[in-house]
Amino acid sequence: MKKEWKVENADGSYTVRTCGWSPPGEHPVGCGMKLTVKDGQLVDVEGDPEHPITNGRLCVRCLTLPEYVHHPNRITTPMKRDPKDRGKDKWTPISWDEAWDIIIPKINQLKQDHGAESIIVFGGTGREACLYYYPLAFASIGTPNVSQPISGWSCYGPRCAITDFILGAGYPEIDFAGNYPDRYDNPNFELPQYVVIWGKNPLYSNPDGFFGHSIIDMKKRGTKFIHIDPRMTWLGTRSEYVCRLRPGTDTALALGFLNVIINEELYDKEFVEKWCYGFDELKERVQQYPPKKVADITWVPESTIIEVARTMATAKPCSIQWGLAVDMNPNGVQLGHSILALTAITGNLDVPGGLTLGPPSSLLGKWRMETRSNLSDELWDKRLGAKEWPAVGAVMATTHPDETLDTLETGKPYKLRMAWINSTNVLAPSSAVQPERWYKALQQMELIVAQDLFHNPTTMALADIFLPLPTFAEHNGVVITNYGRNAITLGAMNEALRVGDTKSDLEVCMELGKRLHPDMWPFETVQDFFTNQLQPELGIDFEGLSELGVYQPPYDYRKYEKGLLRMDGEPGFNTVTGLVELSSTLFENWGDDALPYYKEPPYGPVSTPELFKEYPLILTSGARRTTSFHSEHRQIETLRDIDPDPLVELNPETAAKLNINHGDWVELENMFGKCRMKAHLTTTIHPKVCHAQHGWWYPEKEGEAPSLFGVWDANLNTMIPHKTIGTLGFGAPYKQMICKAKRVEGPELS
Ligand SMILES: Nc1nc2c(c(=O)[nH]1)N[C@H]1C(S)=C(S)[C@@H](COP(=O)(O)OP(=O)(O)OC[C@H]3O[C@@H](n4cnc5c(=O)[nH]c(N)nc54)[C@H](O)[C@@H]3O)O[C@H]1N2
Ligand SMILES: Nc1nc2c(c(=O)[nH]1)N[C@H]1C(S)=C(S)[C@@H](COP(=O)(O)OP(=O)(O)OC[C@H]3O[C@@H](n4cnc5c(=O)[nH]c(N)nc54)[C@H](O)[C@@H]3O)O[C@H]1N2
Ligand SMILES: [Mo]
Repeated sequence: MKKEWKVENADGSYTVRTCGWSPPGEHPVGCGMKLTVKDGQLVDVEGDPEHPITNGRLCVRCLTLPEYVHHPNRITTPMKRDPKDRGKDKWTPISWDEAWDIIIPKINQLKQDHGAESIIVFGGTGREACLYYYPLAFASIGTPNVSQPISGWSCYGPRCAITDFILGAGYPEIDFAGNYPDRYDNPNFELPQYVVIWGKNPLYSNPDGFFGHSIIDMKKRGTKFIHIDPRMTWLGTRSEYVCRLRPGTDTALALGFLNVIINEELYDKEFVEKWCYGFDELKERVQQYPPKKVADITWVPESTIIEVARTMATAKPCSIQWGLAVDMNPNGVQLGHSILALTAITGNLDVPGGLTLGPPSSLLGKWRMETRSNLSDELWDKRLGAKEWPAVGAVMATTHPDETLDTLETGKPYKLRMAWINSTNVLAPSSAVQPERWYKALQQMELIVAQDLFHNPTTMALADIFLPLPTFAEHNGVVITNYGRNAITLGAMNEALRVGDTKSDLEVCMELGKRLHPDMWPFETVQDFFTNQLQPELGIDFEGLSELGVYQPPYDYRKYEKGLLRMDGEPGFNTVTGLVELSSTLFENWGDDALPYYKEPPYGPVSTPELFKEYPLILTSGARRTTSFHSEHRQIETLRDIDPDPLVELNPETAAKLNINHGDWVELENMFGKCRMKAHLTTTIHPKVCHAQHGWWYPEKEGEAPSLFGVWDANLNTMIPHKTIGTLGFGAPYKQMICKAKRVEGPELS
């Protein structure tokens, strides 16, 4: 049905219907909203009740968008600074042409003198930029080096990689009827009897294309929940079963569930027989994980382990929603493997109400892959860390993050000379661990370009050229859930207004690309670019998508029966054996066990008992809040009023022993670093565990170095080690460190 996407109002204002992505940050749900503009000002944001997924519901970050768009600190014109003034607030406004006149000759000179690989593009998470920083590197600049500087590639990448290895499919998302215009009433959909929420907090994080409140929709219709999390959350209190486990011990728990399901013969024998490889080996392996032993490791009672396992196997359908706790764990590949095995052997893979599987390739993602054709094989082979970490190299089109820091520090195997920071705040406690090392290493770059909307610790410390971005209210785009790896919806992002002289990520790619590699950029406008991709698959152009608002691609269940998962069109899975690999045919070649196994977290009561005496609290971190997207939004007043300070959650019993009161400033410290946060006392956290927030800096503090907006004061990631990662190169201990806590006077470290 055609709908007007822009309507004029009687008072001279107009209203634009759009789907949000970024900036400001959001994972690609594409929340539907109506933006009203009057006299060049965004004056109102309302949820769009006609959006098939969000139905008018919005979070506080969208509702405060006018404050963000018109914030006095926003930078709306390109700026330059002499590299010798890095860290000082000495910026000069320039035009875009002047910016290109500095950037382009430098790129050409570096390519000629040192090869394109001497240039590196850094990109962050989840935002629209994720679609475009790969082409920025490959097809606009011409370098093979793109890096998300997160130790162990610990976000989403591991889950996608494991799925690729074990199932040969795109991202597995729980079925929440997102593909159907009539949603839960569609006759093809079946309401899950149970959903397991494993190391994820979707009501706050709405990650990757899953609208968290679908959980509430399904609960209202009767779905029950199993919650696996060291913290008791709102959702936990409304779940049938809760496994409040020791952080980082998840793989033992998963193997314990498998032990019960296999030994009690509760699995789907027909599915295992027909579609799984390595069941006997897995059966033998899980004998090492009887529930009693698993209870000792994980702190989850033996009886709960048995009951939950039986429920997972007998509830039909039952799906598992896995989250960041899988990625942020050096034992996470084995955890992901076990979770997929649980889903497979209980017959819940790609069935209505189970775990949906993305087809092997899809829209926008396909184009993104094609941009790699701009690079010769010889250049592609120079991608940093791809040889040292072949599993990462095989599935991620990036450098290995930890290897990248080593290269920056040592100049081996070659020296990096120019950095382009696209959507990451490296120094804030976001992507990087050991941020002081990144800070020092990046100083050596001859040129640093950064694209952002506000100054942040990283741009103030390091950038020489600042390229300003428009918010999602200010540019055209397409929101694609799961970045195309399992596209549940495609939403139109329609430009409602433009503040200042900004360019979107795609516009920057196109402008730079047309100057450096014009053959890769044959599109006249952003609309042309999207039409070029939408037309062949959807039969509509960009304007058509704007009129439609949201496109919901049709969904096929049981694709493995129909030959829809493999390139050769044969039934089965797109793996070496054509089956779900309960025992992996790949892992041994990369130096890892073919079967899942439990490994203790690198620091803790078992691995490092001596250190644990000194640092007796288990530290997990980074559970999302709705008021920020990582380090973003800290200067938005309404949001900061809700969450004014960085918090560490401590159990009152533990706090009492440490003489810490609710609201006291606390110093957290371990063998790698320290930071300060405010104590939030709550019984929802286990007495032996504390949870600290990430992404904190203080826009109101001094911006110039050494303060850099107070970035070192609450910098949790100084406490997380570099390169303490899994055997295949995935997973770092962001959510399972150790520390001690003491009461202090204020937030400043020095
Ligand atoms: N201790 C701990 N640390 C963590 C985590 C944790 O749980 N615990 N979580 C980690 C995870 S999962 C991730 S993904 C990382 C995230 O880390 P980062 O990706 O580095 O996230 P941000 O710090 O928000 O930095 C993103 C920057 O991009 C800018 N930006 C916003 N939208 C856009 C856009 O559309 N285009 C461009 N070019 N720029 C944009 C923002 O203004 C901001 O300055 O943090 C990780 N850090
Ligand atoms: N508002 C907002 N939304 C966001 C983001 C944001 O910064 N702000 N970031 C986005 C990004 S990049 C990502 S990757 C997603 C992540 O989204 P999620 O996957 O939901 O990740 P988190 O919120 O970090 O943590 C989820 C839960 O894991 C629990 N947990 C901690 N340690 C462990 C453990 O060892 N085992 C288990 N089982 N659970 C554990 C935490 O207590 C928390 O409740 O969110 C995205 N959405
Ligand atoms: Mo992330």
